[in-house]
Amino acid sequence: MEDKGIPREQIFRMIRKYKEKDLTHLSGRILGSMCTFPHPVGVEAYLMFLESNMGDPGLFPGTKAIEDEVITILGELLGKRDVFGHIITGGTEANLMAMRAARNYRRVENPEIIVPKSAHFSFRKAADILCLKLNKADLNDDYRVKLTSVENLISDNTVAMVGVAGTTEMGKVDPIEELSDICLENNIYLHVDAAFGGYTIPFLKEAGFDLPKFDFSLQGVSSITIDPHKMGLAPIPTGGVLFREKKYLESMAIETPYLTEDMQSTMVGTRSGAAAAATWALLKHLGKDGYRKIAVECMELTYFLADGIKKAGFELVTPPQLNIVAFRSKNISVNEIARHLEDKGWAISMASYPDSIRIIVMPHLKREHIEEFLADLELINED
Ligand code: 0PR
Repeated sequence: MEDKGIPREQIFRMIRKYKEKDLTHLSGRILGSMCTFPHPVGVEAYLMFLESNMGDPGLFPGTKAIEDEVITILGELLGKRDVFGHIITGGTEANLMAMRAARNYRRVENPEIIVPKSAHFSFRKAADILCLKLNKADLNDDYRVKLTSVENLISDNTVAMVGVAGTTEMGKVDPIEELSDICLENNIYLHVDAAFGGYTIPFLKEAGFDLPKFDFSLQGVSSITIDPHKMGLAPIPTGGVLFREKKYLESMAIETPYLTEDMQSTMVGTRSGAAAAATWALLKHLGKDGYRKIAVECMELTYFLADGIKKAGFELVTPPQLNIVAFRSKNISVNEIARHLEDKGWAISMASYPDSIRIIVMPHLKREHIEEFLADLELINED
């Protein structure tokens, strides 16, 4: 650290050098991220609430009202108006909170959870932190969880089951309705990880897409993760967790002796109110029409990409259900395809089950980016 402070202009000259090394979403080169360029209205609201701390909400009753309203709106979007929850840092924290609620509520000696093999690695973190045994259920050929496998894993120690609405690698929606029935029958807590799909499935259904039920309209669903910083276009870090009943939040409430609230259920203490403000502003500004348009455009581009991938001589792992496409080749290894694409400046990511290249068609991707990508992909097969 320097003794003397550096003038403002010089600071920004210096820091810009680092910024220039970063990729940008708007370049259209980032194909493997679930984040996107934040919407300007969300950014403006975020900046307005930079000082507000939801860890001590009595100091910021206005922001607290915003958070409450956001939870109600998201609940309504997901089939139940009167839900309880918080705006937090992202899907990892949301999944961790849900598993903690389920574990604390059930209080068994050796708690276990059942997650699909496709579940995000945040459940491994949750299992580690919360000392839960992690049981992984197999998938069907369509990469959705296999119900018989789930049922075989149920034991007296099962405190929670997880279904994913928009899997990280393949963008698939698990059969949540069937999981809900299984959970009701066995009195098991069901958490739905809709970190990715939460902001698209409801709008796509309205637009006529054939997608299954996945939300609180199913009686067995106890909690849902929905991330505004993914398809919600909010600035990072903004996640959401919703609970059907208050008792789940209460099951992990800790007394806070000197704060303006008596009890706290979130993992973190000091917590951004700006994230809630940005989410609120975007829900109001874009409305259902705006989010539906974004979701439908991403799906149209997804189909265009999937079609182009096939025309370029590659094979899709599975037909896309949401805006994620995974593909591979009969003749070229996935690593080799990845190397070619990276050489051409594409930031792609790889799926692990099965090995494939996965592209997430986020709102920052436009038709010209996909056309350019497909042109480069065609060249790989010609080489
Ligand atoms: N649940 C699901 C279904 C997810 O896909 C993710 C993240 C999470 C939970 C965890 O969310 P947070 O990362 O907000 O805690 N899925 C992406 C992934 O891990 C996130 C991502 C984002 C990856 C940007 C790459 C990237 O550049 O693959």
